[in-house]
Parts: sequence; C-alpha cells; structure tokens
Amino acid sequence: MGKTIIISNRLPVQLQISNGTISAIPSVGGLATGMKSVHSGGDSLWIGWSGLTNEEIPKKLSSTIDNALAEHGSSKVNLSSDEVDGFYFGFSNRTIWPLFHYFLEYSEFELDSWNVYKAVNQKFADAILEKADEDDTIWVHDYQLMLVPQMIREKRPNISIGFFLHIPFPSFEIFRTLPWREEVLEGLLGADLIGFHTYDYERHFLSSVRRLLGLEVSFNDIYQDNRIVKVDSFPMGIDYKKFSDAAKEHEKNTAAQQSDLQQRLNSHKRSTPDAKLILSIDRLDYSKGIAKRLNAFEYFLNKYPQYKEKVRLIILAVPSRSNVPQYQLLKKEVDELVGRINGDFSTVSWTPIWYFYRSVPFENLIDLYTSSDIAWLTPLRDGMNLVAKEYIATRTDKTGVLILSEMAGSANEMNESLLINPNNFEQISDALYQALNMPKEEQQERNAHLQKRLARYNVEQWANDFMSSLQAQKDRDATNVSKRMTDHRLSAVLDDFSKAKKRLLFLDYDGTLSGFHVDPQKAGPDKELYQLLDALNNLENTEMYLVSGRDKETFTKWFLPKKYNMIVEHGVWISQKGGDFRMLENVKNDWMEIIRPVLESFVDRTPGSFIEEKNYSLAWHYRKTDPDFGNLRANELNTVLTSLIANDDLSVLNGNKVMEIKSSNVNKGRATVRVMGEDDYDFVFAIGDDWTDEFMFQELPESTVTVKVGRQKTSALYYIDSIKYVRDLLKRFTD
Ligand code: GDG
Repeated sequence: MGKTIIISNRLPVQLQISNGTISAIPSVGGLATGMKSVHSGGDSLWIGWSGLTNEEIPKKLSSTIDNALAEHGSSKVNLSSDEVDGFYFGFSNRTIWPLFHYFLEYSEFELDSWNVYKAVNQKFADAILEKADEDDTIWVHDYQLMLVPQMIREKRPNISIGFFLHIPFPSFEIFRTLPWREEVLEGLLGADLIGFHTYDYERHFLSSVRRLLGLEVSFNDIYQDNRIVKVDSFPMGIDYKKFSDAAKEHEKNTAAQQSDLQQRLNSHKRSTPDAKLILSIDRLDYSKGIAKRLNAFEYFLNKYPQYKEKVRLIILAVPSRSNVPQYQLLKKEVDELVGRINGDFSTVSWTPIWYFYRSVPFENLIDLYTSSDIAWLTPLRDGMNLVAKEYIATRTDKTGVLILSEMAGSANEMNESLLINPNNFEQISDALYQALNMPKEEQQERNAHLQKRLARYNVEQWANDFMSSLQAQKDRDATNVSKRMTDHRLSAVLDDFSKAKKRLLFLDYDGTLSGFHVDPQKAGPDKELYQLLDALNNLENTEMYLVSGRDKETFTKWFLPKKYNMIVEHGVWISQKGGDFRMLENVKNDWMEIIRPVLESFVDRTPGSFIEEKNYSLAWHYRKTDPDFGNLRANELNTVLTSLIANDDLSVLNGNKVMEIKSSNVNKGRATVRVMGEDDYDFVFAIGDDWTDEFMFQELPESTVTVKVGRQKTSALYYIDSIKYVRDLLKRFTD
C-alpha cells in the first residue's frame, strides 16, 4: 500500500515569520479537518503553496521552512509573486472563478494568465512527480489545479489520481465560452475519479465532455482511449462534532468566561428581548449575493414595517481577494448599501444592520451562530456553502431557522430549511416573515432532520467515501474478468498460433480495423490496412475473414478484388476467396416496407441522423446528432420498434451510435460458427469492438482466442485498450 499525496493550492499550515524565526501552525479549515483521516501518520504528504511568495521568504530561511512544514507532513511549491499574480489572482480568480459561478461578464480571457496557470500547474505536477511512487494515491483539489491530473498521468500512466472540484461546474453553455475549454477538460480527465459536490455539477461536466471532446459517456463513466474515468458526486460535509461540541461548551460558559462579543450580544438581547437576530456570514465575494441580500432586507423592511426595531441583521463579510478589482468594487458597493439602509431606517435606539468587514476567531463564530435566531444565506451561486451546515450543527436545542439559497450546493441536502431564489425579493421577504414567526416545535422538527444527516455524512465520511471510490476505481481493472492482452499473454497466443496446423482469423471491421467516421462510407480502408490484410491473407494454413455488419456492395467494392474472405450484413452473406457473395442464411426483407417509414420519421425529427439501407437490414445512424438528443431519440425509437416487431422474427441491435433492425436468426456468432465447421481448425481467433461482436465471443468454442477492443463489459477472454493497438497486434501474426 503506497502513500497518499494530497495537493491543493494552499497548504493546511499557516507560516509565520517573526524576528527571523519561523512557525508553522496547522489551519483549522474544513478541508484540513476532513482530510485528517486521510492525511495522518507518516504515509501521507500534502503538497501546496505556503502562502508566502519567493520574494517574501528570506533565502536563509527556506530550508528551515521546509523542515517546519515537513513536521506537518507538508511540502511547499515555491511561487514567485508574478506566478501568484498570473496563476492565482489571474486565471484562477479572474477567469475560472467568475465563469464557473455564472458571472460571465466578470470573466477575463487573458492569454498571459492562462500561460502562467499552465506553467504553475506544471510546477505542482512536477512537485508531485518528484515525490510520488507508482503505488501512491494522489488527490488533487480544486479549480486552481485542473491541469495537474493529466500532467501527472503523462509521466505515470498507472498511478491512481482523484480530483475534487469545490466550486460549481457550470452548464455547457457557459463553459463553452472559455477559450481553453478542451485543455481544461483534458487536464481533468487525467484523473481516475472526478468528484463534485452535486449531481448537477456532475451532469454539466459530463455534457461538456461529450459535446466538446466527443467522448463516449455511459452513466457516470467516461470512455477514454485506454481508460475509464469515473465521475461522481460527494457532497462535502463539516466537522459536525467540532461545531456541536463547541456550542455545548459555549453554553456552559459563565458570564465571566464569555467573550466580549457574546457579552455585547447578550446585553442587546436583554435590552430588546423580542428583537430577533438574523445572521449572514460569507467571504466578501460577488458569488455570495451580499449586495442583493441587503437590497432584499430593505425590501423586507418596507413590506413588513412592523419589524422595524424588531430585527437586526448581522453581516460578517470576511475580506477576500482584495487585490482583484471586482472585489474592491463589491466592497465599495456593500459599504455604501449598509450606510444608506442604516441611514434610512435607523432610530435612536435601533440600527438595522451590524456590519463587520473582518474575519473573527473561531469562538466568535460560535458566539454568532448560537446567538442568532435566523441564518440567512443567499449566494447567487455557491459550490456547497458550509456556513449553512455549521449554523445547524451549533443549534444544540434544535431551534433556529435557516434560510438558504437554492443556488447553493448544500440546498440539495437541506430541504428542511427555507429555500429561496436569491433574486426573488418577494419570496425572500416572505421567507423572513415565516422564519420570524415559525413555532419553536416546527424549527426543532426541521433541524432534527438536518442535524441527523449532517452528523452522519460529516467531512471525514466525505473524505473516506472519495478515497474508497478512488480505490474501487483502481480495483475495477483488476476484477475485470476479461484480461488485458499483455505482451506476455500475446506471446503465448502467438506460440499456439505458430504451432497450429489450420488457423482461422475473424476480424471485425468498423471500430476494430478502421475508426468510426461520421459518414460510414468515408471509413474505407487505407493503404496500410490493405498491406496488413494482404499479409494476413497470404499466411500459410490460415483463413482470414472480415466479419462486418456492412452491406455487401460496399465490401464488394473495397475487398472483393483482394479476394479476402468476407461475412457481411451480420452474417447474411458470405464471399470466399474472391467468389461472389452467396446467402448464408435464408432471410426475408419484406418487413422493410413497414419499418422504413418509421425510421424516416425519426430522421425528419432528429437533425444529423440518417438511414443506411442494406439488403436485409436497416440501420439508423445518429453519430452526428446532438449527443443527448440522439440518445433520447434512440430510446424513443427502441420503444417504438420493440412494439412494432414484437410478432416478427426481427431484432434491434443497439450498436455504437447506430440502431440496426434485422432478422433475428442472423448474427455474427452463428455465421462464424458455421464457417468454423467447414474445416478442422486448431487455432481460432476473433477480434471486435461492439456488442454485435459479442455474438462471436459467446458462440465460438471456448478455446477461441477472443479479443475485445476497448474496456466495456465483454464475454471475450482478452481486451486491448483501444483501436490504436489493433493493427500492431495483428502484425505480430505476420512476423
Ligand atoms: C469554497 C466554495 C464550498 C468564514 N468566516 C470565518 C470563518 N469562516 C469559515 C466558515 C466556513 C468557511 O469559512 C467558508 O466556507 P464556505 O463553504 O461557506 O465558502 P467558501 O470559502 O467560498 O468555500 C464553497 C467550499 O469551498 C468547500 O468545498 O462549500 O461553495 O466556494 O467553514 O466557518 N471562520 C472563522 N472566522 C471567520 O470569520 N474562524
């Protein structure tokens, strides 16, 4: 068992330099806590930026810093201030952050910062490669490092890599605007497992992968050339116990033990016992909807004036990225709004908004959570939002109302809160009204459900779930019943081949000898393929058959002059040694008159699809259609056809982006078995890629060497990763 390497932009350790000495203090953030179970003991390492630029670290202290970090299982990536500017404040926070939070108008597409992002991602990847062993597991975190998985994969093809995105993944329509969208997707696809907070982000990602890279996706598996990448959602939890224990301790505090903030909160509560406290805590970020929330608060005070002097809104805005212009503008906007609303509504004994622009120590966070009757969180977009979960965890008597934006990832798991659309002031005002008037029993009932869920799926569980899923992905290869055709296995096969007296080779065409093309007629054989097939066809004591679903006219044109043996239309026709095609099965085609108009109606309604007409089958191709729409239509067609052909001797084959209707008693398995019976073969080989080839793999005798192209489920004995390797494999028979 190797070690675990965690990699994130920032290390879970804060460095402090004072009077020439260094101290490294572990951070208490959610991620650092959650990773405790993963990042502990000597068998794990955390790589990241220390928070200090090269310019800020005195040269003579560099190795002292390394030692201090090593004590916390951490290792730093050194970044200059220019790198931090381009990579972090630039591409990460001025391009990706706004784009992924649907603030398209804030996204800057600067080639220079993209280049720095790439270079810094490479630096992080190099730092990992330097420390990583083949059996290690690597977990890459967040949007600053999206290219790292692929950069590691290039150098270590077999190492296990997971990636988790902490922010939303936007819909395809937003993501497609990024000039470097393909590179970002490819970077992420270097991972074996890609995790998101919610299913929505997951499906947005899958949709971009299909539309932009044209990769095949089945459920949550993405089929790369030689690997399967799994995508899944893991909603991040909090350290529930830490928050609920802190709240319990907080309750026990005597007046003297209470913090200054708590004492002041108490004195306000005493002076106005029927006034309620509404709390909002966020980093000062435009995605958090702070300005809108202030406007909504003003709307509420106008709609329900009876609450003047009866509510107080506490806004804790934590400074963030203050050297990015949008954040400076936002600060100004919030400052002004608070000033204006307080100016408009305050009375001598009441200020509606208490505004704090700072971060507070943990104990004050608990003071605020436990003292507030309502937590009011209205992000316009938020990957998860942990504050919502923390508020609920601190409510020891289960009172308190959470009003939460449905645009936060946490809304998916927190149905018992009052969910609002942050743009709907009418709805928000009514939710505030409802919260202010909610009976205690109802609050407790709602929170009981929420607390139970949060306590169970805490951050540790989240981290463990992700790691087990990554491990399962690693094991998947090992448990595949079909074995990878390694060099070693191939040598044994070739050995049998050379010893055999009479040999038979069945080769599927599309997806095996030739790649898919949007127009099937354009996927004709190239010169190199003819050479290979000639060589195979000329082997002594060997019969080679091309086995295809294609029509006999096309194969006559491409291969008859070459005198190759051929089985076409899934086994309806056979041609041997250049002879004319003859029927192998007695099949009818009178059903076509009924089915053709049905397919035509699908072609009319599905742009990009078309019908291929063969002598004894009809095929509806949908490779060129919009992938989601094509799949939807294929399902629909399947239903229509299944009911239409119920009483006929017909079947529907669902191939790779094609549905083919043909006679049931014809398939590649039946045809190849018949051919095999014609002589006394002591070596039989069959290779194919899609499920029409599975008939061969299943029906040929067990001693047949069957090979599947690709990693999908198969009955074949062996598989090879991709079509790229087929020709090399076949060449070995001719050596
Ligand atoms: C990103 C995603 C996703 C806040 N103020 C103080 C303070 N905090 C702590 C909170 C909470 C954390 O900071 C904030 O976490 P959020 O999840 O709410 O938001 P982001 O910082 O935007 O985090 C987000 C998250 O990553 C995890 O994947 O949920 O969607 O944007 O833990 O308690 N802590 C202290 N003083 C403060 O003043 N001590």
